[in-house]
Amino acid sequence: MSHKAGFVNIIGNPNVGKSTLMNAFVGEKLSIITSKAQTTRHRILGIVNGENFQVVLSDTPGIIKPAYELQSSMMDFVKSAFEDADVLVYMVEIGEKELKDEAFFKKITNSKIPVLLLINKIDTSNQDQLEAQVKLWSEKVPNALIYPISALEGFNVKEVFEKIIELLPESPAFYPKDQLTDKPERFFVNENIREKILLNYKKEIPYAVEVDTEEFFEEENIIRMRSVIMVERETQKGIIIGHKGSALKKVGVEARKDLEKFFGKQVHLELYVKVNKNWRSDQRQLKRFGYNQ
Ligand code: GDP
Ligand code: K
Ligand code: MG
Repeated sequence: MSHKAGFVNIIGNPNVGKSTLMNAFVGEKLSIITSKAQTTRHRILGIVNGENFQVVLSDTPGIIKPAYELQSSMMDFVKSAFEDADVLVYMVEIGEKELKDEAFFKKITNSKIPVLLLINKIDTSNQDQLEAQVKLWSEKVPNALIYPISALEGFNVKEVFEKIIELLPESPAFYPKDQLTDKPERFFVNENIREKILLNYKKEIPYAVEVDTEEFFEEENIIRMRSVIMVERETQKGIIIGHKGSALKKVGVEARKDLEKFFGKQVHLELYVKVNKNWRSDQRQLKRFGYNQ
């Protein structure tokens, strides 16, 4: 029996629904999702295995113009997405009219690899709007196959996935068939906590935060974890902790619940906050947190 396998990279502007789609394909919450831009900082692989196929998806940060070192590293993840894909998934959302970064746009229209252009969030639109969008994008990106979808509600998600398999080359699997992702368990702990911070704090606080899980011990019935939330300033530390520790406690409870679902096991999570000045602009520290690989 023939076997297909290959790499599929999902790119697009912030907040169009890239991570939601990847999770829908994988059937697990690998990528954190919030309504804020820059929720996804890394390139995350999600692997979908079938008897005669293996699809290696990669979710990337949204395309932005970098303002500091962390963001440059995030864009390196996006750039590399053009280099090693068998299929490129370019996602836009309903109402979107252009990709602001010209260079990226050229790469998509000149792409030698097949491009699927997904118009997402059609659950929020009507038929006229949708038809206008399909027309617009088929003129802008003539080399693309266009699919209107709703990643959130699962509309057309299966059809897109079947198209992806059709486009993949004949190849043996690249990863063991029981593997779901390339990231270690600690990564999902960090990301989960970061998601709760994105959801619980306003303005710039989430962007000044990095999470590092220092301990991860799996016992028979429980996983014990200790994670540090790093901020850049003392004042941010106070905000994260909140009155008598209430804000931090809320983050801890919410993260623990999600992690118990993710790992399918009871979780004990210890959280603390540390000031670590300028981690966002320090190359060496960024490397430690998994950027600049
Ligand atoms: P990313 O930044 O491109 O990875 O986008 P996310 O996957 O984080 O999603 C950004 C926001 O859009 C979240 O609030 C999602 O719940 C929402 N979203 C994603 N897909 C859909 C969709 O198909 N319909 C609607 N209405 N919202 C969606
Ligand atoms: K987002
Ligand atoms: Mg994302």
